[in-house]
Amino acid sequence: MSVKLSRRSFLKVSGTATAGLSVAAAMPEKFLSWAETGQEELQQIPTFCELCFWNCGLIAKVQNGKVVKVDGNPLSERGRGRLCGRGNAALGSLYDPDRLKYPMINTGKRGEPKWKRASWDEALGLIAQKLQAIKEKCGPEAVALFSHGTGGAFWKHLLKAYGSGNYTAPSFAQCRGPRDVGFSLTFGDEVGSPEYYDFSKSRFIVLIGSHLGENAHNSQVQDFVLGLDRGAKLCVVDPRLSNAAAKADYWLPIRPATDMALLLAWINVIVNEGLYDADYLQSYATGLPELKTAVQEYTPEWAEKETDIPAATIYTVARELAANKPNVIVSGGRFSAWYGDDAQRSRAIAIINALLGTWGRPGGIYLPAKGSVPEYPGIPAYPEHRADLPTLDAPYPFAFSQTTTTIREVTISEGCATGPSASKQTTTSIRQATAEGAPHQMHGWLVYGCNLLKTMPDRNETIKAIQNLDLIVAIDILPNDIINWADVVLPECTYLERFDMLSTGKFRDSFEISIRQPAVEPMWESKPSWWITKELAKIMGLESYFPWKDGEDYLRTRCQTGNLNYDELKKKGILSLNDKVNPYITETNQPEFPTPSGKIELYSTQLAEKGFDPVPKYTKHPQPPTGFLRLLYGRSPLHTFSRTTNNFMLTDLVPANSLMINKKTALMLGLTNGQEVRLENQAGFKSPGKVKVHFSQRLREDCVYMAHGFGVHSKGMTRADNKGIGDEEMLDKYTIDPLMGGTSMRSNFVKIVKGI
Ligand SMILES: Nc1nc2c(c(=O)[nH]1)N[C@H]1C(S)=C(S)[C@@H](COP(=O)(O)OP(=O)(O)OC[C@H]3O[C@@H](n4cnc5c(=O)[nH]c(N)nc54)[C@H](O)[C@@H]3O)O[C@H]1N2
Ligand SMILES: Nc1nc2c(c(=O)[nH]1)N[C@H]1C(S)=C(S)[C@@H](COP(=O)(O)OP(=O)(O)OC[C@H]3O[C@@H](n4cnc5c(=O)[nH]c(N)nc54)[C@H](O)[C@@H]3O)O[C@H]1N2
Ligand code: SF4
Ligand SMILES: [Mo]
Repeated sequence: MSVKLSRRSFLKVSGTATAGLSVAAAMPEKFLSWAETGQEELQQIPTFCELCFWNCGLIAKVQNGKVVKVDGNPLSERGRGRLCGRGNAALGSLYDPDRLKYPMINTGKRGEPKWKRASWDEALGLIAQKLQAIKEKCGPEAVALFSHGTGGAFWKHLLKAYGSGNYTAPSFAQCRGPRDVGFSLTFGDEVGSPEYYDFSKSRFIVLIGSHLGENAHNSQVQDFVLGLDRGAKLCVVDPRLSNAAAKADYWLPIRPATDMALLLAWINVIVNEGLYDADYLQSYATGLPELKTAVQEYTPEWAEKETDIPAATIYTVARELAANKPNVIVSGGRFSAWYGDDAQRSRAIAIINALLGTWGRPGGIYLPAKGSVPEYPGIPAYPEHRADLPTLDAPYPFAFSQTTTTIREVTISEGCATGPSASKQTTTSIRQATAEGAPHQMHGWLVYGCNLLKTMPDRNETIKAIQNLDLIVAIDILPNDIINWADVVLPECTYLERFDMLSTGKFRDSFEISIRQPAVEPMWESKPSWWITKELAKIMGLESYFPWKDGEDYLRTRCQTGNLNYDELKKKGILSLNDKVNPYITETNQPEFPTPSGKIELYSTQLAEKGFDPVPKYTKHPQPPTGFLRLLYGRSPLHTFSRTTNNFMLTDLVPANSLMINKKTALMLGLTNGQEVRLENQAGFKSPGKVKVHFSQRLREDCVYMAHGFGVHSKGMTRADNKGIGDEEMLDKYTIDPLMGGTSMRSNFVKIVKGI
């Protein structure tokens, strides 16, 4: 199966971020008219968005103490004066009546909470007392932090000051970790966030399982659209005709889980036909002969059988791609935790980029601007960690941080790592260590901005771990699923009400610093993280680590230390520095590849030394058993996971997810379009929620598709509770990437259950 599509104007077509922009651009009109009739002069406060992690600069329009509208900040490279549909719905987040309003202590059971409203003193006092008790019993390393979002940096600082280095995030092992590790093993560096993809100058773009446009990272979508508008060719590899695929020159509806076969076949064609950039490889890469030998078995004819993509198409795309080198991108996407061999799949993508010489070339992967902001001066050194403790990430030698599932696993294990036996485990796996009876157990979790029940695989394991804890604290803005499992809930104020950590971005033409500052006072008793962590530190005797007077003093001092004009930053929202910009390789601008060889490693000695495949190999992954369909999922352009599924401006537009199904399959199953169904997974688990079936020609017959983030189960989320189904609810089995601990999140097989 393969389809060649004609080009249509991308800009005119709906369903992408541009659609989000137009929908949302109409939305705030009513707020504007309030503004026009208001008494007070409109104030304009520059800050940045937190409705996803792109952190676009925005200007909050404030009148009579209320935010009445938000607009994109034209100075922000992340948005260039625009906000996506979600960003425009800021008021739906700020003025959500369901928000967490006061600190709360659970006097009932975990999972069946009975909430007692608490003062900040009481809530923080209780947390400090429990953290102290854990430290005395098992050492500070028995406390872990899960965090996602800008304010998490203050929590990480607190955790390190307390004495633990065990911080983690689903955005590593359940998101972009495999991509970052795969690229780092090859180039010695990541593609960054925001990614260094130079889409606007590309001549050929390949997207593999990445649906830009529905994935609405603002300026990235703008660059992508610009590139296409300037004539870039597009190939989209996706079992579903995503909105990007609908504009592609080549849509390759691949059999899910076989992408590695396609990538290896492309490498095979490029090396066998000598289509690579020979001078570039000569200067910067090692391992071409070994690569060539290793991929001989992976011919396009072989790959056709695995992938369902005709060998002829595989040849054509490889040749056309190579003809446009080096101004091409084979995108590593972002969400890459798919099938458990994802760091290797990402390495195969990195290798193709290397062969075509894209790193450091226009329209490829640019060399990012350099820059940094110094840390706050005079902070004491963090306490030393005990040398005799087992290294939690030892089983995954290429992990950049602890992984969520490792932390969970050691939380479930019994006992503390004390005494001489603990030192034996430095190189053994956590499971082995547990079996030997001297694990390094976790007793406390701090959960900042992570909805772990929906974002880690295997909800039951997460619950088992939570039940084993002495303390679990959730720092959130909404009563999301995770709140119901917390002992203490701390209400953070929203991004429009707080000073926060600086956000920095390394772009092609600038190093950018963005400030978050309050547009309005925090509502109810919610507080910013800089305040919560400082107060907690005071009670715990760690105040020397938090010498700043307040959030603004923290930011001002860091800027002053780096000779950056804080007043200008505050006024404009953005400082854009372009003194260290040099995006492309020239004779005088040579790239550095911080791998062990100092070169791009087509053959990885690091991997070979640790017993892994030095060149990626193909592994067959399970396909749906008879009677089951593969559940594909992705992003709704108008939602960010479960962060926005309660936002009243967005639920008006997209209240729940639906189940896209191929019409032929649907008719065979006797379904009618729009019918409500449940899903059942291989373990016989039936979804508590329902979805409407949506007939479509836009995906393979062996798959169904829905957007992630729905299927929230929390009564306090009045608009999101029990709306739709969460893909994570349907995940039965998953495997772990042996290189870096990423989990396979795309192994969901489901049956459709009618009649309920
Ligand atoms: N099955 C499955 N699993 C996935 C994914 C998937 O598609 N399917 N996606 C993966 C990906 S790509 C990622 S990045 C991760 C994300 O995983 P997480 O990091 O766990 O998820 P988020 O949705 O970012 O976090 C949501 C929580 O942050 C809270 N929140 C929102 N704003 C704020 C704020 O300003 N302050 C505080 N303190 N809290 C706030 C929300 O109310 C919510 O409880 O999940 C991964 N896991
Ligand atoms: N609107 C919006 N934008 C977002 C986010 C959001 O929540 N909402 N989240 C942001 C975050 S944190 C991330 S990580 C990114 C994620 O965005 P992307 O990196 O673009 O990844 P996904 O959303 O996982 O991509 C889903 C696509 O992969 C396809 N797919 C599924 N299985 C396979 C397969 O086996 N092979 C291939 N080739 N394709 C497959 C699906 O059909 C779907 O079209 O989006 C970011 N942007
Ligand atoms: S891409 Fe949209 S949601 Fe994300 S930060 Fe930008 S405006 Fe906000
Ligand atoms: Mo992500």
